[in-house]
Amino acid sequence: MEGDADQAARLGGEITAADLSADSILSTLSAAMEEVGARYETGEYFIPEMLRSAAAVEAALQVLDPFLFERRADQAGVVVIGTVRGDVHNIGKNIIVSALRAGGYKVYDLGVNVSAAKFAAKVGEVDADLLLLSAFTTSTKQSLLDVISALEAAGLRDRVKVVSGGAAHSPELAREVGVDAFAGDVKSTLAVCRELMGGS
Ligand code: B12
Repeated sequence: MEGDADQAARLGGEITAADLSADSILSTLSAAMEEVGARYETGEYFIPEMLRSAAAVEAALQVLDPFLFERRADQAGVVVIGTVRGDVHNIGKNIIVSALRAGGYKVYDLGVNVSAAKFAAKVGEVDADLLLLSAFTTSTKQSLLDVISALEAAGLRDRVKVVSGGAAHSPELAREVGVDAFAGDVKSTLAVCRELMGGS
């Protein structure tokens, strides 16, 4: 919660020297950013503070990513992830990407404002086991439905498990749009993915 991107990168370097689990490092980063988001919503922070915090999270992730990746087990599965069309939120998604890479997944991150056709094409191209859809605004319901339709049209719906998550998203919305599972944070995302991959 304190400092800037340079300090975050330095701290990332120090953390790599400590014997902490990837889950706990990423959950801590995530909790700090969620607190920033909450303060922004109550008017205590403004856009500059929030964007500076997002830059700090990015800087920390850049330092931590290779270190977390080194700890990976054998490949856990192939994941395609992105924020759905009409939505540009990516801070939480980027944390999830790092957590999945640290968990041994091969991750294809398509970025933000991704069309249904692009999701379906990538799933087919890389033969993904899991498709993770990030959706932050409730107005993205149609985009989620479009992705499911595009998978069906491409004959891929039975070959890939779909998980959704993100602020303002809920298990109810996930059920309504027909994804296989919802996850609300780093820990539950890893648990849900493991379960869908047939692990315990
Ligand atoms: C930061 C922020 C922004 C930034 C985004 C910067 C960026 N690069 O991402 C900016 C200022 C650009 C922005 C813009 C807008 N925003 Co905004 N934003 C937020 C805010 C304050 C914080 C989000 C955040 O980063 N949190 C920190 C991260 C770490 O937490 P997280 O996102 O929840 O992620 C965790 C979990 O959700 C989960 N997760 C995340 N992604 C995924 C994906 C998968 C697949 C899974 C399984 C799990 C998962 O794991 C993460 C780690 O624990 C939230 C409010 C809030 N408190 O959440 C509003 C919020 C999401 N925004 C909102 C809105 C409305 C908008 C705008 C439409 C505002 C406007 N009127 O212009 C625009 C949208 C533009 C667009 N087309 O997308 C609303 C959505 C409400 C709704 N019901 O639709 C919210 C909830 C604020 C509110 N209460 O009104 N926003």
